Amino acid sequence: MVCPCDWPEPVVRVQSLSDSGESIIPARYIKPPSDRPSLNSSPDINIPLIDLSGLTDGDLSFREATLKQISDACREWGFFQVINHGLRPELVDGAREIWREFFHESMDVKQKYANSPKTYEGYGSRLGLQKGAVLDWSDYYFLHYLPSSLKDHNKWPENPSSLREVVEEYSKEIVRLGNVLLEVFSINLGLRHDYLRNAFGGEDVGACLRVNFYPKCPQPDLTLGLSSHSDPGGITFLLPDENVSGLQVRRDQQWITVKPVRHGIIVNIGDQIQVISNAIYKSVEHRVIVNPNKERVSLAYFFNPKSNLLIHPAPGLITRETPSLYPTMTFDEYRLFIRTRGPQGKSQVESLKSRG
Ligand SMILES: O=C(O)CCC(=O)C(=O)O
Repeated sequence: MVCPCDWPEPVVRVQSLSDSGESIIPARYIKPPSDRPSLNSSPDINIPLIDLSGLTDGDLSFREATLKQISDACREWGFFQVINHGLRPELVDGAREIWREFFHESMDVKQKYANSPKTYEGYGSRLGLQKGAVLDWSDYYFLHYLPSSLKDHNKWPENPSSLREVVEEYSKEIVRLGNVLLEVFSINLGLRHDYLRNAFGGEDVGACLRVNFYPKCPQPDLTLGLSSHSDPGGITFLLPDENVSGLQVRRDQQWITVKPVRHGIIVNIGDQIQVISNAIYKSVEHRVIVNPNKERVSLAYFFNPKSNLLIHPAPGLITRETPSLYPTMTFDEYRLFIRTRGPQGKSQVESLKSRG
């Protein structure tokens, strides 16, 4: 068994590969043909776009219509994009652009925060420990925000100097939005309005941020910025780079390229919500393609249940016709289950069903 305190091979920064100007990417970034992106086959449809002002506006029929839109999106897509979510436009732009600045610091500055697989916190370039694995074309920065006992204060970049202040304000707003959506999902599922909030641990929820940096890639048809996966946690809030698309969502047998809207935030259902909803809501596979001419920055905020709480399908959703599909386990145990199996290139939560 590999010691999880270090990477199995020397870490190479994808940004350095991109900056080298080579026109050919190294073999270890080349995906097998079945996983390579088909760059121009995405149909002209987008994930649902939902105006969240319907939740606060005071007009009852607007609220009902908004709840319905969210319910349909969670059942049919597992993904939607929200606007009028309550985060100031300057905060949304500021959070993304300050991280872009960080990635444009010199390599010496960034290396001070190099991460290890023990906590993943800091500056990284690979996920997973499998020696010889085919790697993704991206670097990232990973930070724990909640619970605050997990926060490694030494991992906050010192520069840009306002980064921490901006990111803490952004984080607070994401946690607020997470709690709003937990209530909406509970109501839409016919559960008590605070069911999911309690199931997630109330004040003790987990929240962590992965900032993804996808450098320009000379051969985008051969690789991926992030391989296909579903998110293991509760809800993900993704702030995309609004000028560069890249996120693709699996729908039936096709990959839909998401077209980001200005100041919008993309929401997706994670595996834990699929479990609690007993598969009424879907945790859907997604991946990222890269671009030959443009870099891309995205902020993925993972809003998760407290790690040692038992997670299981809500008893109110279990009937004779819809028996429980999943076994009870904590989020910690689930993460271990995933890490032991390694990335499977597909939704991992489906493989729990047989144990339900
Ligand atoms: O960069 C993106 O658009 C998606 C990122 C993502 O799926 C992730 O960080 O898990």
